[in-house]
Amino acid sequence: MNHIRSSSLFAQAQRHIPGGVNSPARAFNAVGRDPLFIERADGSRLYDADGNSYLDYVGSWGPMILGHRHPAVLEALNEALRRGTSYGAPTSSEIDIADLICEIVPSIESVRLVNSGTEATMSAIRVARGYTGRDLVVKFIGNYHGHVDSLLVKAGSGLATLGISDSAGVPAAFAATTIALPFNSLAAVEECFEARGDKIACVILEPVVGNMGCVPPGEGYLEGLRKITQKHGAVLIFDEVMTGFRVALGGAQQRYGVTPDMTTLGKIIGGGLPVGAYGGRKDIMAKVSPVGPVYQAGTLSGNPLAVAAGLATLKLLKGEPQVYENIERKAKMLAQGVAAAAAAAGVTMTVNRVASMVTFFFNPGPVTDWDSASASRTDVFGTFFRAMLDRGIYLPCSQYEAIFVSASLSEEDIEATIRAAAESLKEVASKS
Ligand code: HOZ
Repeated sequence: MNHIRSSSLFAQAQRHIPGGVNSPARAFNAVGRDPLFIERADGSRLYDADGNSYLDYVGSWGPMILGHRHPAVLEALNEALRRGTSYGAPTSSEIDIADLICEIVPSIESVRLVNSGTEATMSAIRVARGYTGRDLVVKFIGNYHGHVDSLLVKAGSGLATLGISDSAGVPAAFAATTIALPFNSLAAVEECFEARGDKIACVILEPVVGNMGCVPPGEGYLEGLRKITQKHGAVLIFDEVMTGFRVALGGAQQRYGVTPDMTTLGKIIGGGLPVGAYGGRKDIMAKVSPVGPVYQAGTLSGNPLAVAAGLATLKLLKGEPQVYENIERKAKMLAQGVAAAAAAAGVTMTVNRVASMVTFFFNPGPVTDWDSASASRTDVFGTFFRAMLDRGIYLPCSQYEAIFVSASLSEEDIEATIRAAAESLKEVASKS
């Protein structure tokens, strides 16, 4: 498999684009290869500029739950395109998607559309601060909430991949408003609230972390956070940009039965186009401008094309709930198959899976927080990633990202992936 054209495009891209990419997580920095330049995608497959095809386990980092170019999404997009691309004025489709979101996620009584997950979390913490009149934000080490200044403290995803604990360019005064605690430790949260509870505006977390690889919440953890925040009058924000409409139709809050005050959404909600959203309790959302004093705005918010793709995706997911059973079954098959292949090859591996999110860690585990996630052998991960890529399997290019299984992957695709993993893990064993 050659990547001559991708490498040449990467060299060209570096002339005018920082690092040749428009988002660091896709740069392949941690896996010793040049990033692939993708020409097109269809169903479960990506096609690169050299004409190679890959089974896609990234799914645009989550949005493509139905696979690429789903006919219902394309039809909705074509229909919207015929009417125009942006009006900067309200449309009836925005009412339809808001109604549907509130129906699917009952904790969201009022919702505002934005253009990305980053905008959603940035706005949500502003609203939480406006609502409580407090400044401090509690987040968790290894959780990533987009590139919001005050949330780029001990964050996962690209920062973890590049080994940047705190981003340059964030004023110390902003970072000082963030308290970063270990994930899955209720004791740490209790202690923090005992000391500074009356100053904490909100607790924001990925209820199932995807950005240090997939890390599930421990038994009772989400319930514990709910109790502590309630006791101290802080807003509990579930960042469901990854998990929303993914780990269940109603997201992690439905899967675990814990109700947050606010929720942030992204990825699947746009059906592959740029959409984010934040919402929650009506009394909290009543603080948002133009009704309330917390300002937040956007020229392209509620863009008709993006809303059309998102609405088509959500309608399909709601109308066909068997999609969730289907992708979970395939993800389970993948997780079990690869774990067995690792054992057969004598490679130490811990497999974390929640619904259709999966991560292979190269350490004995259990992987429950940043300390245990970052104990994975990232050099071994790199060897595995490259061996899989050479066999036509496109995995996330970092240990600190999750695999997303889409509905377009067939059982034959999963079986082929397990066979590729068995060969790749033998290669890993022979090199380590
Ligand atoms: N934030 C995304 C993964 N956690 C990656 C975005 C990208 O580089 O495309």
